[in-house]
Amino acid sequence: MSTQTLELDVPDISCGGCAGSVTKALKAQFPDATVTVSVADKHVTVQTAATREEITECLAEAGYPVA
Ligand SMILES: [Cu+2]
Repeated sequence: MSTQTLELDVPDISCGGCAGSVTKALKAQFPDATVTVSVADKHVTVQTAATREEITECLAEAGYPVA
């Protein structure tokens, strides 16, 4: 299984708390993922073996839908 880098715009990220929630939600479901959140850019970068669909669904369930 190969790792890919996903670039995701998440408009509902507005502060460090959101960044923490997003990171926690992704790491809970995908422990091997490397998650980088930019609050200023409302952008999430995820290095993961999971698919974009899986990551997008996880973020939506956490309350942070991908644009
Ligand atoms: Cu916030």
